[in-house]
Amino acid sequence: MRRFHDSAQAAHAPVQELHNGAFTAYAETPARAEAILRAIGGAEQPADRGESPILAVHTPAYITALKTIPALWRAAGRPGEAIPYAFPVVGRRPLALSRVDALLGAHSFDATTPITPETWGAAYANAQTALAATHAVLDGERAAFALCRPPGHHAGADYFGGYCHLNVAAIAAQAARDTGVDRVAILDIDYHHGNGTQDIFWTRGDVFYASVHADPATDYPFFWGHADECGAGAGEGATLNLPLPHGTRAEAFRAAQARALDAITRFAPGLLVVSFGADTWEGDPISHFALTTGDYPVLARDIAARGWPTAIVMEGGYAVDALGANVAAFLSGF
Ligand code: Q9C
Ligand code: ZN
Repeated sequence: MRRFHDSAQAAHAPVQELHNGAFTAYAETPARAEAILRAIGGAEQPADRGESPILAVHTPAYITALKTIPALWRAAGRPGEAIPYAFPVVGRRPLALSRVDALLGAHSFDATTPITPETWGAAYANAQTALAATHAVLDGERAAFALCRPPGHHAGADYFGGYCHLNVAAIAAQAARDTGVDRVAILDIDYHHGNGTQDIFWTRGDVFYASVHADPATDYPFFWGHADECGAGAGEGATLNLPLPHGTRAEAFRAAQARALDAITRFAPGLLVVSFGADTWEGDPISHFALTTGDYPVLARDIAARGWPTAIVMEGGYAVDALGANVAAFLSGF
């Protein structure tokens, strides 16, 4: 399988995150990608397809905010990494915001995702990696892997959060649409619900979003991913949420994934994007499912058996010592 990664993605390397009320070491590290790279034996450098495939998903104001926040943060006299702390939840309206804290809050939904001067460049390279795998599949590969990092599925059209800035799965799906694929499906099997991906395609009938994830009643991102969320307008019925409880093991996860695959089969996509997170693994430090390394090839074979051209993008997975083996196991199933 062709696989893609750009070492420029490593430049985004925040020191700390706000976790359960205190600052802790940032869990979403460049070491994650290094571990995966070692386990899969290297990757190709992606081509540079420019900003337009990114702007097909994200708003210009949001991209400008990602680029300019670090300098505004410095200009405000702050050392370290930019972190939001105030959010326009009540009385949201269009405002021409200039204060860096207002920009941060208006373009995020949590305080766990610092922005550094290197974030934009790394996020840009990350998007190119997703696009490279997608175009490999559009050009005839059966499946391709984008070693994305930072992850993407929590990022919306105009917001970051959950370690994510650019929604690489959405950028991949939109690129396939813009290349003439009529219907694209996204299967999200990260431990967490992909709220950003859901929001981006919520009212769209041409991109199906199915997610198997930890129940938002107990888990981040809390406000999205409940079973009754199924899309709206032209997108009604094109979102499928399958929340599962803490302790979920392979049998229940595989059954939920089969439900998602059955729904995608009815949708009949021309291309599948898989948002793959290895934070469903039993030893993940921030998650509570119980999949084993040996379960991943089984899950991958179930997906591959449906026969869709498939671009796989990397999402979460924070047990760095096991991450390479888990990702290699998943890819072996294809
Ligand atoms: N106390 C992905 O896996 N922090 N993002 C949760 C719980 C955010 C995970 C803190 C977790 C985001 C792509
Ligand atoms: Zn996750």
